[in-house]
Amino acid sequence: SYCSVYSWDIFFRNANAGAPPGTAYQSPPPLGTSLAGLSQVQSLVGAQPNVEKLVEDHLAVQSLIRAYQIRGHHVAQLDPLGIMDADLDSCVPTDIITSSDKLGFYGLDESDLDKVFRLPTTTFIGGDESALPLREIIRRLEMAYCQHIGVEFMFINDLDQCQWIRQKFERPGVMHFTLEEKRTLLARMIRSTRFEEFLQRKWSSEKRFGLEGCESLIPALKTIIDKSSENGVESVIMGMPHRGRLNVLANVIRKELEQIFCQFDSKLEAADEGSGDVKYHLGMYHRRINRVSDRNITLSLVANPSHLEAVNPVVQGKTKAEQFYCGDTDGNRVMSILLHGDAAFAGQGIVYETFHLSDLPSYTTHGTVHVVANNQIGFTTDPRMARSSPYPTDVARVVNAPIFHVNADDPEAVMYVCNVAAEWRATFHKDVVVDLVCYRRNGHNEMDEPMFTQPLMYKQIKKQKGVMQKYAEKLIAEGSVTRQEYEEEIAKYDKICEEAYTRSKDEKILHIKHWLDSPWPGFFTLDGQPKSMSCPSTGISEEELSQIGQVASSVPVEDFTIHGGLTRILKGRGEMIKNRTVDWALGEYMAFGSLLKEGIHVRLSGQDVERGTFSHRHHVLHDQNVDKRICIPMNHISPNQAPYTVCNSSLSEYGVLGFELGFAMASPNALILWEAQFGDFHNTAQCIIDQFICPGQAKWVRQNGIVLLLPHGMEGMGPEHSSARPERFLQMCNDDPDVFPKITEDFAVRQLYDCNWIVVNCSNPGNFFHVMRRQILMPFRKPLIMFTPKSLLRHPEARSSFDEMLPGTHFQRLIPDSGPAAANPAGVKRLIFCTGKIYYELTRERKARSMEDTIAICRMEQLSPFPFDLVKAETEKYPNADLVWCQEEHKNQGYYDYVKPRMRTTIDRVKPVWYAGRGPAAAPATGNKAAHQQELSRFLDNALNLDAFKDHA
Ligand SMILES: Cc1ncc(C[n+]2csc(CCOP(=O)(O)OP(=O)(O)O)c2C)c(N)n1
Ligand SMILES: *[C@@H]1O[C@H](CO)[C@@H](O)[C@H](O)[C@H]1NC(C)=O
Ligand SMILES: *[C@@H]1O[C@H](CO)[C@@H](O)[C@H](O)[C@H]1NC(C)=O
Ligand SMILES: *[C@@H]1O[C@H](CO)[C@@H](O)[C@H](O)[C@H]1NC(C)=O
Ligand SMILES: [Mg+2]
Repeated sequence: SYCSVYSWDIFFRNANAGAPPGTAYQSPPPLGTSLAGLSQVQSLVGAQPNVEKLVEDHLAVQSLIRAYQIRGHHVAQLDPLGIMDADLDSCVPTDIITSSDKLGFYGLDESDLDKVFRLPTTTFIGGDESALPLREIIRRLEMAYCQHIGVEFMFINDLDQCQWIRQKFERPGVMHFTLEEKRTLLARMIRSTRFEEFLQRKWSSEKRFGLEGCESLIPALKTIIDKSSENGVESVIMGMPHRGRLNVLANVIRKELEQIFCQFDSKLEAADEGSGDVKYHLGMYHRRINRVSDRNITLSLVANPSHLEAVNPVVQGKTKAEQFYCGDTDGNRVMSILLHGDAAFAGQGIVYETFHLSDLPSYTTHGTVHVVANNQIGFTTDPRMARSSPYPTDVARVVNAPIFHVNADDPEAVMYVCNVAAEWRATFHKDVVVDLVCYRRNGHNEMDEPMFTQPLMYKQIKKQKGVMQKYAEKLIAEGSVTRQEYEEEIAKYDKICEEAYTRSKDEKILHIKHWLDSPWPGFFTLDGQPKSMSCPSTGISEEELSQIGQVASSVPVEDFTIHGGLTRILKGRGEMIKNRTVDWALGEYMAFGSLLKEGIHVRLSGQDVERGTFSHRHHVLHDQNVDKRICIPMNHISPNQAPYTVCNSSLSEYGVLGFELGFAMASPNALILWEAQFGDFHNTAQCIIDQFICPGQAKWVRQNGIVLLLPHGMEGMGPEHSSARPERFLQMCNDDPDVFPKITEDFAVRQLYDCNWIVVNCSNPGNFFHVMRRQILMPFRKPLIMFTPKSLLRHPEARSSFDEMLPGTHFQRLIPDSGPAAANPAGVKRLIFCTGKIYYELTRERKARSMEDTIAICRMEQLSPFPFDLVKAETEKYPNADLVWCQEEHKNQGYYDYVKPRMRTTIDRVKPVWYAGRGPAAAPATGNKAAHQQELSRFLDNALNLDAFKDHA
């Protein structure tokens, strides 16, 4: 053991023992003088005349150790090709010792190398030693921080976490592997490598986005899963991009190889529904025994679109849901792993948005392990053109996630950091990043020529020996495996592939349903069909309505002081309940409350949803006298109810909508709603809408019942807080505008089943109540896009009676006129169709003009699927009326373009469908209040003036 003569320990011991207070240590004296109070040290250590140098040298050694901890990763040998620096900077930090002349930076020189220094408590390089010679200190720091692993962690604010990481990487001998581990690692490298080679041999002209150059990814993932399974994880949910996806399916998730191979056969058609997706996008779910831990584990890979990183929040939401439904409050049983490409991880904002969900109470999944397949290129783009941060992983620093960079050509180093990453997650329940620095042997896909753009890099790559071969040679050389064993292992796996290939030709085995990432056991019949094609009444009993109403209008806990304004609101609710009526907030209460009583979990998430953007909801009460004391009355409805989750989200649409979509994937027995602050803002989540919600079922045969609540309405608030852009949602509906469908008895439900999503704009709270309950009571799941009111929330006429919500009642797809016009339809000159809030303005204006018996106004509450049957009945009822579509939105926006061709089809094009509404415009609304009013009165006049369209006829 190294003795500790020149240690701080002795310095302090002596100082404390003898020196008078204030003299044991003084602020730095002028150079060259000796410290009076230290004379005893001098006399004790005798041989060292210059105590000042002693102190300085110790301080220098401390800084040196710290320099390696902070900046060692900048000099670690991370690039397997040895041509690029992973941090885009070839300079060596001046405080990292690369040669003895750099010791000068610390005021040290070569003669100090053999002196022994006491080690601070913030390092573990000593192992059991408390002091080491400088030479050994530097050597051990080099070993820990500058080999094939670059540890980036010193930005972490928590000391315990830093210490934990330091001891994982600094302790001498930590990187030790048993023979068994090495052989398993080699076997995994063989599978990973030979899988790609097999595909290349069989389908040399097919795109597969192979893993060549990053084969270590497979053992990396398997290590993370093994370790996590040992630590008790039962379910791992993964999201990943194109690169190496087939390999992950085959060798990590262990999808049957024939199921993968048959997809390369373009003649094979899926034997079931759906338009399908390319083979490197499909999801997957598999339950198996983990050989290392001997425990069952469920692995699922979430289906994803090409849009890189878009799947991240979806994976997190699904993970959160699985944790929630199995009571895993700390994430000990369910975890997520996200894979990334280097260019996408740095470039896509959703990565950042998802990181910011990672520590929020209602969104955390208690730590995600991120693995970056950092092949140092994005398609043809060099990292220097792809990011401004040193590493592609710097975004992870915002949540204090440690980042382990590792040279992917060193499988043992990869395995080591993956073990540490899994342990980190199990210990701290926080995110962690493994940056696998590798290369891409081929072009972006197998057809691409990389030499066009990266000639130098690819000259080097052509010379580069594959990692499997390198590792095998290492193990053969050290005697861990024989060449014969290695070759046998290869032959064994090749045979497995060949046999599966034969099976893949055998039969019609391609079923998209085999590729579901979330099966819903018990929800469908055995052949995957809905159990029926009918939907029961969505009404509830009078008692339930009053009981839920009672909860909604009171404070269910004792000694809880609510705000005076809220007291008035609750009192108002109480009066409405007595009157057997509901306003919007109460309609929502009735829907959520009744579903909760039926055991359906309800989760409402979005910006400020707890109170509601328009302060109408108040689902969370705050005690005015006790800080942070809250009460959620919705959780006090009945003792056996399902839990209600309402959560104010972070200010992210893309991230949070993706999250809720993922949450809704986990179980069909939950109503998951995302509310936009204003409908306008949904477009920052456009990718989730376009890539997942709209075509999700068609691409991946995966149903999803998510509800989007999008506040919408032209109320003079200017271009931004007005429109949820109904036209965009309607444009993406898959019902045919030109074909009048066959009207069968189950038409309304079948239509819902066939559509890609439901678009609704309710004009009263009763209907709002029904459509939300229908989401759960219908025998399948469909996304529901709902435009929701702003001013209508408080409109005295926008109320519904209990009578409209009782057993036997149901959602009205279309609400016909029920006034004098309907009583004498032959005398009606005009039939106006409209949707949403404009109905109230139209009826007010019609009344003002005393035209209630000449004009009928009909509300289309469900826009898509289009209520062909009901529109037909209405138009036939008023044979002498002309037809008008009236909307408050601009002509190129709103519903007109969707509704018009469908109405024309319905009436067999016998008459025109006139338009009353705002003219075409670029912006959704004017910013000028007076112009807004003027537009309104002008088009209302058009709508109600029977002569308005005479000129056009
Ligand atoms: C959002 C998005 N933009 C652009 C693309 C087109 N694209 C496909 S792969 C790719 C490069 C990805 O590079 P990287 O993330 O490093 O992954 P790699 O292919 O190198 O594994 C690009 C730009 C895409 N798929 N998604
Ligand atoms: C794994 O699950 C299967 C069935 O799901 C069960 O029969 C088996 O006992 C489980 N094994 C372990 C080790 O838990
Ligand atoms: C309840 O009904 C009465 C009588 O119809 C009416 O005057 C009162 O305004 C109603 N109250 C509410 C809150 O709707
Ligand atoms: C959520 O936002 C509302 C404002 O809409 C606020 O009153 C409430 O305190 C927030 N809740 C939490 C838990 O932050
Ligand atoms: Mg890349």
